[in-house]
Amino acid sequence: MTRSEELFREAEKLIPGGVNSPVRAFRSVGMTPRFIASAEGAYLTDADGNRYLDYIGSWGPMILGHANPLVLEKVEEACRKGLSFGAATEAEVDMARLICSMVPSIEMVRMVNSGTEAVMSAIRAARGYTGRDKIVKFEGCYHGHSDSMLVKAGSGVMTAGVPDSSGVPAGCTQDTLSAVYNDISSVEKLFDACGSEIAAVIVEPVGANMGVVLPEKGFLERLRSLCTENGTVLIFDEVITGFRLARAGAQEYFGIQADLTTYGKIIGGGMPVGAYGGKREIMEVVAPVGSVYQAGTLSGNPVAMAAGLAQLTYLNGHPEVYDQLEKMGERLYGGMESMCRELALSCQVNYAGSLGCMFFTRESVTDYRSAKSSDTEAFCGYFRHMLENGIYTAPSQFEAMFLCTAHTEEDIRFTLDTMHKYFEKHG
Ligand code: HOZ
Repeated sequence: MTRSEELFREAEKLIPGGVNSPVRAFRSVGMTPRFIASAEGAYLTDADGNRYLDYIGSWGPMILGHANPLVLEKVEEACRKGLSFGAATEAEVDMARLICSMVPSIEMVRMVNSGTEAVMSAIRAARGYTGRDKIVKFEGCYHGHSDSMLVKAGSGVMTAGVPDSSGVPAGCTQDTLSAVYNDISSVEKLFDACGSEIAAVIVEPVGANMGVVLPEKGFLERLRSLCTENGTVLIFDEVITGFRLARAGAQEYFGIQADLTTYGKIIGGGMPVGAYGGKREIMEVVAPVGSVYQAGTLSGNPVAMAAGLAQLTYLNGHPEVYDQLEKMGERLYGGMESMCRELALSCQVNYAGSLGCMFFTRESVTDYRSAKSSDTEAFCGYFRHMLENGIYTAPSQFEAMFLCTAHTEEDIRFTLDTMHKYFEKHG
């Protein structure tokens, strides 16, 4: 038995499903999770000493690679000064200033501890600001695990095939309306029916929790105009796309500004952080200025701020990183597309910059329904082959691949060769 298997056996007795987040469990691929002991650059090492080329990057934030020396140095420095004060610090002001300077739509920002918390708080702020209750979300978009967002959610909810979570009282989701990604008429119908009651529309500007699904031309633009016309707050959930697709995230990539934006782990360079921010007049409804309550002892934690500031400061000062990621995305995902054509595979490759994914379906994937048409059994065989050959991708058809600046040309070539070998036999 491997050390990972031993650890998993022990973990299953002590932790539900042996993991602290369902998508780590490898259940949907019928395997045992690898327990990770360390990581550096683009590589992970497991408890048995196996090395893997990593395409998860802690689900996004390790955009400069694991254990980046710039980040580690600042974290070590911050640790020596104390781990948590539960009081205001200079680093929080620096972080707020940096985010506001990088993202034009953000005039004020509040730090929290995760993307889930950021979304939960942004929705409360939108409701407080508008005095309305209803929220529109899209099928297959995942906005964390707060009660009102667990309606036709993506990510682990979709992987497990669970339409909605139990334990969520009906009352918590009665004001959550769901629409179809890329189908603007499904949103217009909701606005026609009750536009004056809709506090916010929340969307992943690139769907990255039902696999990767790109917004079709005009979709985000029309959402923007519908929200403006109806006095509704447009929330971009940029937990995955923020500071990754471009310096100002998807808003810069697609040229559309949100009213509020939510971020998660990327703000912390790998530490547990989230944030929400946007227009001053909306953010000023948040306590202690306004009447929308939201709080947290560890919010703006000095060690997390140090890690996040180190990474974001680097990204801010090195715009060439985004060209590099874009080119690498073109090589990897473009290479996957060519392979699909060459071998006539029943697969689709969707990508934007450093984010991408391959769907095991003949249909082009534009929404939750078409993503669900994927052959998840076929995905399992592919996943197993990649892992056994030292390439660590998300153990689910419905997650993204993430490139980081530590991936090399050689890594990408090796990845494409490894895929090619599999599909030559199993295509
Ligand atoms: N859901 C996120 C990825 N799509 C984070 C991973 C997790 O849930 O643990």
